[in-house]
Amino acid sequence: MGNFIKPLFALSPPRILLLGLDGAGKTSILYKLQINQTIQTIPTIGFNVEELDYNGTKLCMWDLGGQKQVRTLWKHYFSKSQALVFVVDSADSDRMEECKEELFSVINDPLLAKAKILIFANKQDLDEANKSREKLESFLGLKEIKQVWNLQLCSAVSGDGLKEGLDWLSKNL
Ligand SMILES: Nc1nc2c(ncn2[C@@H]2O[C@H](COP(=O)(O)OP(=O)(O)OP(=O)(O)O)[C@@H](O)[C@H]2O)c(=O)[nH]1
Ligand SMILES: [Mg+2]
Repeated sequence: MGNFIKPLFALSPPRILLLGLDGAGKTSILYKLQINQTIQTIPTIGFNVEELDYNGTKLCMWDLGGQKQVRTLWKHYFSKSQALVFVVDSADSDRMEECKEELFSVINDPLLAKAKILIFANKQDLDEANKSREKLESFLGLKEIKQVWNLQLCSAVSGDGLKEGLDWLSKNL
């Protein structure tokens, strides 16, 4: 790469991947952060990319569809990603095990060995949401994560916890 082009790439904002099972709330979180609105979403086919300006730090967020048949595409986005935001539906206790399996199949990829991992336990506004950090940590096996990680409870509807998650991320990138 020519010396003229290199600095341009060095300045490009960190790439953050938003992954998680279908319906976890990835797209809702992205647009709550971007335009501070709760939007009506449809299942993501393909991806949404948005650049966020967070306290002067630019972050390039890649929100990929989470349906089972498209999860095999996730790996094509691992390289050049500095962080992973893994979104969990805290109210979907039936799929916690599936969620854990998908989380570990992603973070065990060598391309993400140095990525910072933020787990958003979303939908905390719902009564049936699991609100216990200890239980979520244990159900998802978070203590087994080798990378630097953080668990943040949040709601894409109220916006609670989203800024705290991004604060952690921007400090750790
Ligand atoms: N109550 C509540 N509902 C939420 C929250 N976040 C998302 N939802 C709802 O959950 C559903 C799925 O949200 P999406 O943001 O489309 O989920 P996704 O993870 O992008 O799903 P895929 O694109 O299929 O992978 C929608 O009906 C949202 O309104 C939340 O924090 N609280
Ligand atoms: Mg989506």
